[in-house]
Amino acid sequence: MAPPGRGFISTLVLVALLAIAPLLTADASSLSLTLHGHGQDCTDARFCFTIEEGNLTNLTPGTTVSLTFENHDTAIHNVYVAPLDQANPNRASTNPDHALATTQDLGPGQQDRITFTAPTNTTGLYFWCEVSSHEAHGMYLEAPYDPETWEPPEPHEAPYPLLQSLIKITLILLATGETRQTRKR
Ligand SMILES: [Cu+2]
Repeated sequence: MAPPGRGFISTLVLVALLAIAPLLTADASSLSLTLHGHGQDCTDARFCFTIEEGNLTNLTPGTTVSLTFENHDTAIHNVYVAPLDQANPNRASTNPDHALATTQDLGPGQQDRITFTAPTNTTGLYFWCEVSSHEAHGMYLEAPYDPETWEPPEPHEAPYPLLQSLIKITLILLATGETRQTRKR
């Protein structure tokens, strides 16, 4: 992972191919949402946002995320964010009721800030444009939590086998001790 620049505006490629989605955390100092094909950046400013403030570096659950998006396009767009597992599997028509935060509808050159807590019960964040069918055309971003700083909780294993062994040993020791005491009398 390349160390991301902090506090500076740069353009991050919006990666939308599922196979390369994990690369998003590699350089997340800014974010572009692009409709122009996954893996491309926002150089022509169409159907994409840039993050003017904030970043997705070291994205971990439970932290406060604050991002300012700017629409560089001539069309209206917005940004919705939801838990990654709430994204529509087809990456189209994700239910806006799942949104943790939303920007206003942003016209050309407009900015808006969203602030939210990264949820703990999911694997990452999902950003999308809720205008028309923009999401279905690729205007979305998957931002999985950085696996280096966070791991999903392991399934709980019942400690019963160990506990039972301990109880057994204790009972045996007690019984042995009692037997000795009985013999002494
Ligand atoms: Cu849009």
